[in-house]
Amino acid sequence: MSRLPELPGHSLVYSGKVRELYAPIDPSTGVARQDQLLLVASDRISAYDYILDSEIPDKGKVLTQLSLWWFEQLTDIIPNQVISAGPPEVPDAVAGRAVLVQRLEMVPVECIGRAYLTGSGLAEYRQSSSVCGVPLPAGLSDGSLLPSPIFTPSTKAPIGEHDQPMTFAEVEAQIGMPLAARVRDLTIAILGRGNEIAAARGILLADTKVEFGLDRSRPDADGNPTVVLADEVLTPDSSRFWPADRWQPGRAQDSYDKQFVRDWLTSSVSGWDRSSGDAPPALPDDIIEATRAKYIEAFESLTGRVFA
Ligand code: Q0Z
Repeated sequence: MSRLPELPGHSLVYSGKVRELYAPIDPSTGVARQDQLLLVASDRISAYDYILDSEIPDKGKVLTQLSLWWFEQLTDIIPNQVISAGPPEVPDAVAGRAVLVQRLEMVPVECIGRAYLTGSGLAEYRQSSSVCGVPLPAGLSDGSLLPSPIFTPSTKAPIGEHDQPMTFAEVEAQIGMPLAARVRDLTIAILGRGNEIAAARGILLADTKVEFGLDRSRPDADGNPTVVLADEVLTPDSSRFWPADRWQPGRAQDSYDKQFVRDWLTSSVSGWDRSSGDAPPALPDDIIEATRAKYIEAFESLTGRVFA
């Protein structure tokens, strides 16, 4: 359904696992604009590194609206890419799940902030007692609250390859000290603001990946290009959301949004063997509906708005 990437008046730039990127075509010249992008979120969902055959109705809208709300909560920390989230810039065909943004020169580093230890950060900690060169105290386990949030950047690997952790010194060597320090501090500030807001709503943000872009047409007082918040921010696709009332360090945490999907896929009733290499089966309707309800619940609890 939202699989066909044909969008009148737009040229497809990139089709990702769960989103598409378009360039608007200038009607006066018939040429794709170089200064803008339309980011379109689909209803596709991934689990265990597979894109599932089943879609979650309204997932693209919920995540787009949540990201837009977060951009507003963060404007005192950082300016954002958003030009318009409504008509006529956003076509009716993708209403609610697309945003027209300023095309930026992307900072070529995956900026990850972690408030809790899990995933690849935990694996690295178990090997080295540190993550991305940041030393950590002994005795931490899966899901532990970190003494303070840490910046754990990674390389932007080519599609299909896995990102590699980087030290701060490597980020500095790649993009320079002033920008490296700026994206580190911004990443930590964004995660901090996110957790301040989410904690009051029963959600923990374990970690997050943020993307920054440079606006070279907007030099700051020191002559450096303005750093702008890009892509999506603090959504369940870019961050680990955990239900606070079930947080229990020492075990894998429940996922706020995908727990029903994971539990069903790995239960005997799905008939799927994760280690078989086979693609997972389509989800039953009740799992799809329960998962849709979790995305909407996250949106409504965080924003205090009704999802419409
Ligand atoms: C985002 C992505 C996808 C959505 C490039 N403001 C920007 N300027 C330049 N580039 C980007 C952005 Cl957000 C950009 N992505 C990731 C892929 C759909 C976002 F398929 N890649």
